Amino acid sequence: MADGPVAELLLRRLEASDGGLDSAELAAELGMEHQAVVGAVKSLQALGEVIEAELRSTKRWELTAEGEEIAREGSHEARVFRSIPPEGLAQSELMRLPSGKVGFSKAMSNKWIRVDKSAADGPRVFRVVDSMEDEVQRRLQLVQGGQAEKLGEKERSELRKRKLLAEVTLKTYWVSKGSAFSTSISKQETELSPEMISSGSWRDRPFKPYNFLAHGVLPDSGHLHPLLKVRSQFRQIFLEMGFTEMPTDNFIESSFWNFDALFQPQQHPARDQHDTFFLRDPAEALQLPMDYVQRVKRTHSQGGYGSQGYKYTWKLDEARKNLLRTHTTSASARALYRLAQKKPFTPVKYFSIDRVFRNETLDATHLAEFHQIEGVVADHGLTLGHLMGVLREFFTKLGITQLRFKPAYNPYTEPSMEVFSYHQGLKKWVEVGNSGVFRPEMLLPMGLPENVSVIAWGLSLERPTMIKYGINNIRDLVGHKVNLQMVYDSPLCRLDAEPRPPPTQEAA
Ligand code: FB9
Repeated sequence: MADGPVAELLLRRLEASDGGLDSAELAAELGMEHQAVVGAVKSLQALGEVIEAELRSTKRWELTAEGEEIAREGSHEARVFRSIPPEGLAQSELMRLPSGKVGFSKAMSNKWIRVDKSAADGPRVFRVVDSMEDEVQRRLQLVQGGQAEKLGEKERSELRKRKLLAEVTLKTYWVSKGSAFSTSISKQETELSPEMISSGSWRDRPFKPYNFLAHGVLPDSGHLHPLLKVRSQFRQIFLEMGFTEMPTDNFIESSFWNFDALFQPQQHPARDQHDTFFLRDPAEALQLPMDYVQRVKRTHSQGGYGSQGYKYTWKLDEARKNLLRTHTTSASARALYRLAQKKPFTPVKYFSIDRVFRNETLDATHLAEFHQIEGVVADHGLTLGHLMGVLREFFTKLGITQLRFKPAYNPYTEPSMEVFSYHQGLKKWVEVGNSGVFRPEMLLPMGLPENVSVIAWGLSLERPTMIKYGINNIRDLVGHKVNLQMVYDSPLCRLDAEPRPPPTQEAA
């Protein structure tokens, strides 16, 4: 047992003590580092009930390094006094002494010395008294001798103000005999070996008590990032609601599917560099379904299907421009177009959860990319009421019941609604998504039947994840600054359960 001798010493002292002993006092008596005694206490504690050790924090006064030096060499003012010969000393010279500056003013205020400013070759310092008591040194030595209590509060605070004394909190152990106390400590067995059993020697061997509360070693395993944990819960919700996942395995999209197919006009502000990342190479999409493209072109430029369109010159080159998709609604457009090619029309429920990219100003909750969650339902005669209904069902599964719908605008849905929920924890209405009924100018050119309408909604994955895990800055959730420990320790947060309180500093 490493610190055997200290442990044995401690046990013998305990045997001799009445009732117990303080680890710091024992260290002082044994003239050893307190840490050594603490080590022995800890190893004796590990042996089970040999000793009881109660952690106490005692405040005590300790000299600072300067305090130590003064206790040894005397106070600055005393040194100044001692350095003045009967014929006095030039003030300039005195000030050059190591304790000059500090000592001079203290010695002056103690009226031990005086300055003759009119002296011939400049101010000269003289003693006023023949001798003086270096009270400061005496008091510091008292403390050094463990008799700090002999000093009055005023004296103590004066020394503390001069940064010669400091109050330190010492964590000490009050050690007392345990139920299995003995002065001889024999090494305790930690394994029950076949020999012990066959020889029966286990009967008289002391065994280390099993600590059934000991935490097992966490098996080394992979860790799902919180975003992916929440993504799988959203997936679960959609699958439970009978939705099918849309393919979204293409971060690069053509302006056609990302904008034009959604009846978003080519001069729409979202289509310029400030909001969208366009590609230099491959700059253009070559494969576009040209018959459908013609119908989209006519709808944008002249209208049709009862719409007057946007009355502008629609350019194919603009539609060919490749970009990083700004929403997964482009995947919805592709899916709805594929659906329209299948006759007769069959109602569908689609969802997607994947990365989208926006050239937006970065702030605590916005990065240049996030994960969009989108739900799409296509069927005959769907209305805004159906959309509100499916939104209620969806958010209820998220544990969000109090919903409000606020009219909004999207180029590809009319009517459109922003969805708000009252957030108990944040005590305010939070925007939890956007939604709408896809415009006929989007659906009919695809070839979908007249009486088929498509309702859809979208939200982000990052926002609910940040709220669930109590994360305020998106950089603590995503990116190179993420502290992996947060990922390792992030429990599976049930979306429909109360959000976790934000990790406090020490927990973190
Ligand atoms: O996620 C968002 N908010 C949100 C969602 C869930 C949530 O859960 C909590 C656990 C309780 C909390 C908050 N928003 C959408 C709302 C805001 O955060 C918004 O400021 C930011 N939005 C992103 C876009 O930012 C430019 C979130 C993202 C968003 C917005 C709209 C859509 C998708 C994502 C859409 C759509 C759409 C509309 C009609 C048809 C098809 C798709």
